[in-house]
Amino acid sequence: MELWFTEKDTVPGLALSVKVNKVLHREKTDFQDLAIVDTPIFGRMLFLDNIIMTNIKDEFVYHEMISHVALNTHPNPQKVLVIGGGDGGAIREIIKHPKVEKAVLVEIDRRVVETSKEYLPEIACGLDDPKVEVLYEDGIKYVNEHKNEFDVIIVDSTDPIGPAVGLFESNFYKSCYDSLKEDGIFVAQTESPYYNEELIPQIQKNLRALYPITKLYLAFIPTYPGGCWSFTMGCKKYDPETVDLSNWPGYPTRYYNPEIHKAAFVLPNFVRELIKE
Ligand code: AAT
Repeated sequence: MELWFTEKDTVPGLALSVKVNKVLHREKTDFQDLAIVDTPIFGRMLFLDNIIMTNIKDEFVYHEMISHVALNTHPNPQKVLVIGGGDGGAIREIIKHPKVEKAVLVEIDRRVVETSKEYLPEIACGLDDPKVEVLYEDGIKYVNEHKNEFDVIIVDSTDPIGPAVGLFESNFYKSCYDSLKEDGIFVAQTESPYYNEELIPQIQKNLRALYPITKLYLAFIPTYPGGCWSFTMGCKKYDPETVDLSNWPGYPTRYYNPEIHKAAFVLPNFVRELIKE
């Protein structure tokens, strides 16, 4: 008997299926339906509410690109906040950067962290690093209570459904702005430009109202709908496109490098059109 897992209707009318060798863990947490499965193509995969979150094979693309573009745009990213991202992939990347002294992870669902540590150690391996503090609470509440504190804020959130809806709203963006120091950088995963023609321009508009520099960049992630994935950055001072990367410290990465950093901001016309002012 063949077993398949399907992410269905995150884009209405679209399904993404993956063959499963074995379901390793499944539970209903206080927030979502969590599953860890082993697959022939992607290795172990984490699903939340039947939506693909991450997997052993392609996670490096997303986690490197959500972290290193902002970290290498800021000249001194000492204190970094991650909202969501309980699998630990962004944290693993952040602590590679030699200037990072402290990384705070604020994840709403403790079980995502615990099961990732158990089943996805390749991804979760940075979570016990002494530079890392893991807190279990709503990221919205956390940024409301922390002002003028972070150099970089990374929003590694689920799609705008359930507990993550508020992470795509303008009040939250304003709280993040206030949580950043005067030269801080904000970056969020902002879905697929093929399928989110309303959400992406709305996010741009909300961030443009706050930051002098707002930019969208792309990376290629086979397990997210459309494969072409966007990230949106808001910068108070530093421009990620013109930053001098010749002194990049050059820690090990599999996707990110200074050329990719610059190239990720080169957008196809249909994406330019989506975010034009
Ligand atoms: N690193 C890639 C994995 C994720 S998971 C996103 C995490 O955000 C989940 O663990 C979820 O519990 C957490 N989360 C959701 N809402 C909140 C909130 N309000 N505060 C804190 N954490 C939250 C991203 C996958 C992207 C999928 C794209 N299709």
